[in-house]
Parts: sequence; structure tokens; C-alpha cells
Amino acid sequence: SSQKGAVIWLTGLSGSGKSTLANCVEAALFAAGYQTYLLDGDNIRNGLNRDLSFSEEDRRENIRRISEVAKLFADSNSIVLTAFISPYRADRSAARKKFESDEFIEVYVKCSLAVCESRDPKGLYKKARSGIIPSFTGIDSPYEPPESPELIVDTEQQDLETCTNQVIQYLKDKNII
Ligand code: GGZ
Repeated sequence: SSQKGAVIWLTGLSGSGKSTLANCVEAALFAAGYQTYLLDGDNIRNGLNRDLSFSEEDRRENIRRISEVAKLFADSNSIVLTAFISPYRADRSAARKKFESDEFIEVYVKCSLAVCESRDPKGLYKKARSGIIPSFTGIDSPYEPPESPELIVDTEQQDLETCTNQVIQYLKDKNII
């Protein structure tokens, strides 16, 4: 087909819904016949990046490697979805620079810390608050929200279907799909 590669770069706090949204967008793209690849903690932090911690230095290396892998898949004309906190603006900006300007779609998965913490699907915020997990994003490690993302999806105000449709509509509007 004439499909071109692209990367949909999700960024947001733990518990904001990045993985859930990425899975839903991927399913919609797959159903429409697109070649996709999802990079997330399951296949990256447990594999390629299993040597990396959550220190600032290691998070930066995490994002650097992920951006390189995303580039490889995008070069093979896949639509890549990445679902990592990617807390530092400078690292997201460095990732962006590896792509053509229309190929990199930064999506801010917006959700307040209070709501992420109340969701706490894995009990990690509770552990972070009690000091069992140090340097937890939003608690004692920074998160720098995007200043001009291509798209903001608000998972606090909108349901999953609405957020998914927002991403799909953006891709249509920009003739990516
Ligand atoms: C943040 C942590 C931490 C610390 C473990 N801080 O909700 P989750 O569990 O499934 O998603 C979080 C994931 C974050 O990994 P990333 O590779 O996305 O982070 S980064 O982009 O900052 O490198 C969380 C879990 O790993 N986790 N310890 N200290 N999240």
C-alpha cells in the first residue's frame, strides 16, 4: 500500500491512560488495515531497556532508545505508537528531531495527578507516597507537560472512545490515514 510511517508519541503521568489509549488507537488502525507497532513498558522496559532504572539519566536513555526504535519502525512504514511517561521536554524534543515534521505526533494524555493517584491501578502511587518507590513521577520526580503538542486528550473529562476518536480524527485531518 502507500502507507507512510509515523509515530504517535503519547506522554503523560503514570495512570493517565497512555497504554489503554494506545491499545485502543492501535486496534482501530489495525481494523482499518494499517500496519502498526506499539512500544510500551511491556515490550521495552522488560526487554531492550531492562538495564535502565528510573533515575533522570536512565529515563533519558530510555526515551532516546525508544525514539531510535520508533524511527526504525516508522522507516519501515509502520504507524508506531509509544506509551511512555517521557517526562522531560528536552528528550521529547530530541525524539521529534529524528522525524519529518509531519511524521511526529506528540499527544499529551492529560489527567491531573489527583485523578491518576485516585485510579492507582497498580498501587504504585500508594507505594511512592509511603517511600517504598523512590523518584516516582509526579510525587518526587518531575513531569514537564508539553507546551505545544499536536494534540491534547483529556482522559479526566472524556471517555476512552472519545479520546480514541480524537486521535483517529487528527490522523485523518492530517492525511496520515
Ligand atoms: C514512574 C514508575 C516508576 C517511577 C516504576 N516513576 O503506571 P505504570 O507503572 O505501568 O507506568 C509507569 C512505568 C513508567 O515507565 P516509563 O518507561 O514510561 O517511564 S519514563 O518515560 O519516565 O522512563 C509505572 C512504572 O513504570 N514505574 N517505577 N519511579 N513510573
